[in-house]
Amino acid sequence: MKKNHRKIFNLIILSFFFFFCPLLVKAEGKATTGIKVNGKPYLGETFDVILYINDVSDTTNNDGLAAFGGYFYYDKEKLELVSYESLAPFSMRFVDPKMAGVATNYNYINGYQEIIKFTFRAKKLGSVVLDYPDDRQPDSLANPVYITGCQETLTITERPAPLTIDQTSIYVLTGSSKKLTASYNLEGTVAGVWSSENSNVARVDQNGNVTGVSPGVTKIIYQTSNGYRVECEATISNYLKGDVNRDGSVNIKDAMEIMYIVTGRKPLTEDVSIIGDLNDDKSVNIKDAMEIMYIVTGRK
Ligand SMILES: [Ca+2]
Ligand SMILES: [Ca+2]
Repeated sequence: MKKNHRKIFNLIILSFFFFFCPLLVKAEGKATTGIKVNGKPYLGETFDVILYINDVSDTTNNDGLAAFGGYFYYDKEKLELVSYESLAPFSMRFVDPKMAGVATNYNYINGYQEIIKFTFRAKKLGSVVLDYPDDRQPDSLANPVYITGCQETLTITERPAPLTIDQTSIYVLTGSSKKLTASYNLEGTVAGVWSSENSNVARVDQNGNVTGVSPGVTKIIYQTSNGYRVECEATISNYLKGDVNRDGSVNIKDAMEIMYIVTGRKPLTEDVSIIGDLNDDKSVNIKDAMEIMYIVTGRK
């Protein structure tokens, strides 16, 4: 598993080597690491990954962590390393495949500290693992603080359209409503307005609730103040209470449809919850099937 892991992932060795100070050998502490992602891994675009360290404690020299190194793995097939930058208070060298380090000054890490910022470009869709494993810690002589590894799985996706709508066509009964949701996917908040191309067929309120007015087809539009626009085709139709299968008449087939729903063999749709609720008790159940049977047998 581990060997395989190393074959799959490209190897980066980070080395933030502080001057090799004998004092540090005495220190025994612990620290945890983590990975923070700034931006989203959209295909073809860059985003930043920050490796940080936290909870540096119990160093016998009381100064904290003075060196940091190790291996950082990522999938070269999916990510391209565009650049990197040290955020640590000491110098950093990145050498692939060999480790090297240069000491500059006496700085220590205590508590939370961002160590390095990688800028990656996402090359392929799918998940990708970023790994700073436990089993590849810095040289214990140079770095006597025990550092736990960390791992993060990212999913590379296509950048969504600036504005999206959850449904591009809906079917609404006259007098009933369905909700549309438009999502603005760019940075910030932008105002938008819902409108109906033909409010004699369907109306829409500013929460995206579309109400069927009369049978017909129209477009429901959402437009943002910065010019993005999405639309949904709304088909409005009248309905016959009890005509669950929409064949224009109320008969035993509709009662059976209700029984399929009652027994879980068919889902209860929003439309059927209105059409099939013959006794208007806000639920579709066996009583409604019986109502249909009363109609079919001429008792109602
Ligand atoms: Ca029917
Ligand atoms: Ca009912």
